[in-house]
Amino acid sequence: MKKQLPKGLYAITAENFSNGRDNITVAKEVLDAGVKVLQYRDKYKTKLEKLKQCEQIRKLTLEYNAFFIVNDDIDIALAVTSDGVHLGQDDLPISTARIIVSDKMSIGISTHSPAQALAAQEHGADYIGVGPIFKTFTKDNICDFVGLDYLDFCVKNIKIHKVAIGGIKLSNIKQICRFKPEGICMVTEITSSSYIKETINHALEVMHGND
Ligand code: TZP
Ligand code: MG
Repeated sequence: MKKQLPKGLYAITAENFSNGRDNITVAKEVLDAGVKVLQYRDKYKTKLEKLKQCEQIRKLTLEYNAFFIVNDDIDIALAVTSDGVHLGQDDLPISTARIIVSDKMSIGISTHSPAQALAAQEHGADYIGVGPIFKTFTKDNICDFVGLDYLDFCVKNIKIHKVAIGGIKLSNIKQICRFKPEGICMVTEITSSSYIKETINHALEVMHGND
């Protein structure tokens, strides 16, 4: 049976923004701090390097009872039996990915416009990334930030799980919480923090204060 994507804070690895720590070290700290959704994302490693790291993180996420999502690589997702795979607009279409991963694995897709969000829902995505809400320097070749209006549109019109992403920091997370998306993702605010646990605790406090 398909595992349910947990609501709440959603973390993503970013080794080049991790203060010299590798993805495994950061993943451990993130899980230890209580984050229940972790996406493996690495645009610079070889397939083999990514597979090795994903194998380790899959073990960790099972130990911590956390939901594990692999970005881009459906083959690696299948090989490590992750809980989900995350696709971009230029990756395989959701319908094709669904044939490959079956109904057992969740499929998420990044969206940047109402048309993309509606299409993702229609094509059977389990969740959408909604963003970049604010300016971000973490992702190359990203479109202009879409702003809170797009989050507002998604919250009002899209029924599947929504994860707000892009430029979200401790300093602005409260603005996101007001819209009550199912998930909120901070990438570099977490990975580049010298105090990952404290950063996550702070974010969780703000998010829970908004329940
Ligand atoms: N997808 C949309 S924005 C983004 C991704 C992977 C990067 C967000 O990173 P940050 O550091 O939280 O701005
Ligand atoms: Mg991709």
